[in-house]
Amino acid sequence: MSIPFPSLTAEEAASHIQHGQRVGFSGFTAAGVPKAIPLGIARRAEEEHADGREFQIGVLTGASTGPSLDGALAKAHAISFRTPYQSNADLRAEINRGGARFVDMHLSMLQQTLRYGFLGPLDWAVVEACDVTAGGGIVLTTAVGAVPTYLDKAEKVLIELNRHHPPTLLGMHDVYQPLDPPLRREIPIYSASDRIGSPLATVDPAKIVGIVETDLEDEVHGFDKPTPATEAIGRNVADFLVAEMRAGRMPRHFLPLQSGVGNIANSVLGALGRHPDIPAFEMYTEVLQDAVVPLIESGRCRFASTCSLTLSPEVMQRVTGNLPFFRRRILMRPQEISNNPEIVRRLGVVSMNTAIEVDLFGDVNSTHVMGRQMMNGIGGSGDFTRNAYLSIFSCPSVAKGGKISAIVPLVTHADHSEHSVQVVITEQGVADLRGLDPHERARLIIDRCAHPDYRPQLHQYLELVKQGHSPQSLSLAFAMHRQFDRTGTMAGVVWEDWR
Ligand code: 0RQ
Repeated sequence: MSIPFPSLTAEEAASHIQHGQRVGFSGFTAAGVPKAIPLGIARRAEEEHADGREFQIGVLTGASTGPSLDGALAKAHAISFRTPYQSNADLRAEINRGGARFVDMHLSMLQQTLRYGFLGPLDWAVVEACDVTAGGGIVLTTAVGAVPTYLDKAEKVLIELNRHHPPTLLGMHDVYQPLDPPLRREIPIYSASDRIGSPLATVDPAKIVGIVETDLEDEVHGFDKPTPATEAIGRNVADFLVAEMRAGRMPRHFLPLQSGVGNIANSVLGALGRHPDIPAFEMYTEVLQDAVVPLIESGRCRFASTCSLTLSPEVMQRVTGNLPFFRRRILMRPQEISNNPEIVRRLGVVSMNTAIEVDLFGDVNSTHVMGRQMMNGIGGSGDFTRNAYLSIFSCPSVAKGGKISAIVPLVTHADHSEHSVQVVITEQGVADLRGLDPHERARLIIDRCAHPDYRPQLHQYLELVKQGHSPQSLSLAFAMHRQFDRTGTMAGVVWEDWR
């Protein structure tokens, strides 16, 4: 296949990008992310730094990326600014030491925030594609992310043409951008499988500076083996949804599911797929993980609308090996559509996300360990939680071998408020918070979700602070965290000592 644009090496492409510029990269999670050009930029940064010159760029992506982008650029200290989400250990360290400014954003808002001009001008879009036409039609690979907006807004464009992904991925994407206020209309998606846009992303071909050819698989790694706790969480979620169906609060044909990323989310999906009483379902979600592909093959998942195919290389091969089948059952959309609050609320999505900690009232911290250290970011969890028909948060009741309770008097960072979080699930059980006042919520969360080792001390806390509409003590609310800081465990707090 001949390429209608100048052919570049990764080094040549990287040499176009200057210190201080902002670059929007394709991809969403490690799926669909350019790999060769970012590595070229990282090498360039190292050379510039070795020669005593500054070299840092602003990095915008769809969500997290892989080691060749966030990892390599963070190790090279080449990132000055980063948004909207990350999950790379090196970048996390760089952010937490203050080396890179990180703006943690609801993923559905990224594209319009850029269009509104709140994120400054964009110098470059660097986009992975599996096919490009002379007229600027681009077949994306395993994600759509924020690409349509990056292509529109960037001054110039570099393309990584990745031969690893077949051009026959054409037809798996649905590219659509809403107009901005006051011209915005309803987004015409009325069921998860509705197609509303174009199979191609498009760009003014005059912006394309060049193309780097690659043959690289996505840097998506598999999951940790399920633990007894993650398996129990999965079962609890599945049993809860079946009970909702039996109680007539969930339609018999079910509602579309959204699921977060990570080990817990993968276990939950596996459990839902295996449960004999859960009917075949649809997904309206942002990330399609490995667990969903066998569910689609077996008919347990009828259709999945997503922003990315975050699949390990082995599972991705199963998809590319049977594209006519999967093309009828999977659609990748831009993140402002896959995560769109209007659609999430219209379709009645059941959202299932993971917490770092949950407080006695149902406020959730998804992002900051001990209120300070950024883990990954809020991602799409808020887009779905706030607008879901039913919003569920799950997590193991304890972390770090039991030294940390995930159920705490008050979250140290609030991502999702008690007003948006309806159900909390741990391996211990289910706290259905709908229709409960703060005192009732607190008792239920302790009894159903806290680890038995922490229940007595949390009940003692409630006894001490039972006054007010929302029982709380300004002096004691963080005693468990403060004790952890001092002694390395939250267990055995003597409340009086912390007054
Ligand atoms: O640490 O990696 O050192 O072992 O957090 O925790 O239990 O493996 O769970 O992989 O599902 O991640 C909330 C981080 C959970 C993730 C979070 C430590 C724990 C472990 C990971 P180690 P697990 P998961 C869709 C929606 C926000 C974004 C989101 C997340 C590590 O799900 O980032 O939902 N969510 N996006 O030990 C200290 C605590 C802890 C704790 C857990 N209370 N204190 N450490 N950990 N609880 C995706 C997108 O939007 C793209």
